[in-house]
Amino acid sequence: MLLPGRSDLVLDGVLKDFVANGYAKLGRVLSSEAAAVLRERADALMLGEIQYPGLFYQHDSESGRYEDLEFGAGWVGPSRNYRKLEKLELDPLFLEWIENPLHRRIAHRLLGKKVSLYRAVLWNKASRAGMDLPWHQDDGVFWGIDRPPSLQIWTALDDAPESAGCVEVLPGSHHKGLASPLGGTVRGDRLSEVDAEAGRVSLPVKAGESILIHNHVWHRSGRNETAQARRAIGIAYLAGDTRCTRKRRSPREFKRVFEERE
Ligand SMILES: O=C(O)CCC(=O)C(=O)O
Repeated sequence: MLLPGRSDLVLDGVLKDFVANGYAKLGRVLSSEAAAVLRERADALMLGEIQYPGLFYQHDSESGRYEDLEFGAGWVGPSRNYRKLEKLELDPLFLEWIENPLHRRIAHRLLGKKVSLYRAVLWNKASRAGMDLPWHQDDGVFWGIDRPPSLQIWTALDDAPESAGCVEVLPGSHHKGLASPLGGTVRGDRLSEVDAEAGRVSLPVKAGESILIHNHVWHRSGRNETAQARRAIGIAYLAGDTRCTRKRRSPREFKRVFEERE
């Protein structure tokens, strides 16, 4: 699925930027053919043409407002307006992308010899739809793990210009850890304290481009005002010995995706 030569991409500069700023563009890494195949597969999953027990669905709200999302509704029938699908690893095509050799190198450099998967998500904004996803961090009590996660690799399946709701980040905001112990959405008073609006950086990309996103960097995305869907895959990797801390249900076992021989 990778473009020729991309599995050997020189990583030093990218990883330095990632550590300093909380994000870094990898450039174009996914081939056009593979992007087309994954777009088609994403649609087949949203339309229920291919189904996997355990695949997680969350539909966009009727109003297009994040506050009106219905949590827990799951699959609500065939629709191109799902906001996100999780557990993409159940699908062999998406699993191939999750486990590609470039991701393997990056994950080993940042997380160590053993690497697990926390989540693999389809982030979808249908044409002239989707929502303003507020500033947030991807960690906190709901993540239920014994240490802060840090590595996410986000890859565009479609062009994602600003008008399609590309990802925006606040560079360096990951250095202070979680804005609140709950994690997730960053409160308005914290945003005004640092003037997030003024410091934001938009990350428009073409289909096939990837971005490293630190779980703690404040990020958000807008509505898709274009005639084309804006689909992307976001993969959160974990150091292999990360444990699930949830108590009410049996702890999750995180799927091992990469292991370097000792
Ligand atoms: O793709 C998006 O719109 C949101 C991505 C995101 O929030 C994430 O990868 O954590």
